[in-house]
Amino acid sequence: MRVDVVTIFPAFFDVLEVSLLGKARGAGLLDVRVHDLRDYATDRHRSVDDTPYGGGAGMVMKPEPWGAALDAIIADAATAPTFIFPSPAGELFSQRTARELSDAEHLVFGCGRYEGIDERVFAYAATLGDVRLMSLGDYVLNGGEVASMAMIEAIGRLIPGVVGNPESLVEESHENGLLEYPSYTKPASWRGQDVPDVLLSGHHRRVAEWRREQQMTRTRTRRPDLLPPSS
Ligand code: 6GU
Repeated sequence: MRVDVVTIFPAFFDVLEVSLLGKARGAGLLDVRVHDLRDYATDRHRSVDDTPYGGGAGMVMKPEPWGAALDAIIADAATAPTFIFPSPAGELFSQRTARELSDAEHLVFGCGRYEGIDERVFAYAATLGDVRLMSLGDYVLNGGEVASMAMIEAIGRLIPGVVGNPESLVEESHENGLLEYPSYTKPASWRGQDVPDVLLSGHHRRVAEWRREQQMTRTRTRRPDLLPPSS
């Protein structure tokens, strides 16, 4: 998968060199290219923002640098990419979205700062590929960088070969619409707390039933919104 990122803070993405996704890059499974939006500014101050038409607080990102950056990315792209603009005003990003996007050939993350990006940039991007405004949840971050990192990690780890054991992708929170069951390892007794007997029993069916119950109870108490209204 090719991933381009457009940002005024390229240093945020240095962390992609390390850990799981760093290995995926090394193995050629993930080709991430980070672009500094200021390289596409046209004035000598390399400005990327201006005051909003209609007034109001804050600054808006100017369309021209965005247009030039997207054109440069498209110029050597093999297929029409999917553009993802992180925004608290976007649709909710979920495990389903991550799965959907994990078989894309080419994703482009456009990281906005200030009060946002001139709206015409989204319409222009839509002439080049699919466009999705994506939110991580109902809270506000300063810009799209941290949100893009979260999405790149959630999507990247679903690319075959990136996570060593594919079974570890199946049993985790949100993959079956429920929260994950609790996990234990040795020792069987630690600081007065014992591992539940059923897990030591070697009885596979009972273990599976217990884990399912734990998933249901946890989901009901912590995230009732994930369950159908009937249950
Ligand atoms: Cl995707 N961007 C920003 N700036 N804030 C957010 C967000 C995204 N998701 C939640 N809050």
